[in-house]
Amino acid sequence: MAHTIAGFAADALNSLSASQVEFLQRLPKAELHAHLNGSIPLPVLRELAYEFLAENISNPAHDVALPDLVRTGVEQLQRGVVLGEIHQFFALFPAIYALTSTPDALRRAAHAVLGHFLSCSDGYPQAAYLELRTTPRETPSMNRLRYLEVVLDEVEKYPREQAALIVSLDRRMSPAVSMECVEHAIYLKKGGRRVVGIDLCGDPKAGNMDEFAQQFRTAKEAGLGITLHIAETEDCPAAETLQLLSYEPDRLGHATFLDEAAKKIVHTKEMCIEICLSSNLLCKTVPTLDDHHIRYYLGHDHPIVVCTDDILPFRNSLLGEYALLMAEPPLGLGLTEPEVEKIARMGMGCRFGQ
Ligand code: 6MZ
Repeated sequence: MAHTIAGFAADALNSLSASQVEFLQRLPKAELHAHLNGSIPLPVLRELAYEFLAENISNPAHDVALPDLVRTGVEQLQRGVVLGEIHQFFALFPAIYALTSTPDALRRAAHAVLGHFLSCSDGYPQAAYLELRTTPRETPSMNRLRYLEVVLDEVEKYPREQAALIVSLDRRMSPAVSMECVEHAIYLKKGGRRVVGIDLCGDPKAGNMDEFAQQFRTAKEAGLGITLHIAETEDCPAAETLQLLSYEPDRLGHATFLDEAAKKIVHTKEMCIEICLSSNLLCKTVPTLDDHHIRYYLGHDHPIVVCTDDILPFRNSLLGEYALLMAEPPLGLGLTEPEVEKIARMGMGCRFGQ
């Protein structure tokens, strides 16, 4: 079936009856896998781009290539991103990053993302609880600690039961930078700030995973939850997957291509799988919903949580992801209300910040 970029989740949602949609809206859902810079609502991104271009075009001292990069990137996001394969996905971020490089722009982006998930539309919030994740960046006007403080200031405007922050390490980071990020996370947590975990993300082809062992050990010892993007693409080496599992994560992002040895560890340790249906379909790591590994985990009664990943490029929503569980095949998995309710409950049970 051909889908537009917004297709999978929107088609599933449109196929449900009003009472089914209300059932999903009422369900307390946890969003545990949402990347800040991938979740900025499009109108806010457009506003940031407009201001950025006005400022940079009139300022010849600034990098001349950046306005073009931003214009092209934002146009692409507006038109709707169509990916041939997942590695093209990561090329979207330099343009977005240019727009969230000052404390004020970052604050506005974080405010909008939190508002999208947590404030009520049609009487219900998208999520009852959000663990937002982001990769601290050093820019000309912020160091990495300041980056985290700006985001935390917005997260902490919501009650503890509603919002918390996960600090992401990008696979491309040098050991010194990733350790610096972990140290900031620990420092902030010790100071009572709402950092609950550490994530590993970024292009699955990048980086050397040997270099992250000490970082995750240190984070774990400090009581932070650990979640790792793992085996997201078919070419992720099995040895790397086993190595990442040896860091004893609590949760796993995607976990699409686990072999039997990896699955055994994941089951024994009951590691929660963060499932991002639209993301996997649109990045083409999974050909159809029917082939999706969610079926395997549901069949094994293994803990999962259903999440959006990046609503900006994927044009999905948490409600839409839940609609994919409930819509009749081939639009969805055709699960019953009690089955979907059980999944939502499992997701709430996988929070770091409990
Ligand atoms: C791996 C992903 C991702 O951290 O700058 N990111 N990493 N797999 C994915 N699946 C599609 N989606 C997003 O948010 C953007 C960053 O999140 C990671 C990428 O490293 C991206 O640069 P933050 O807020």
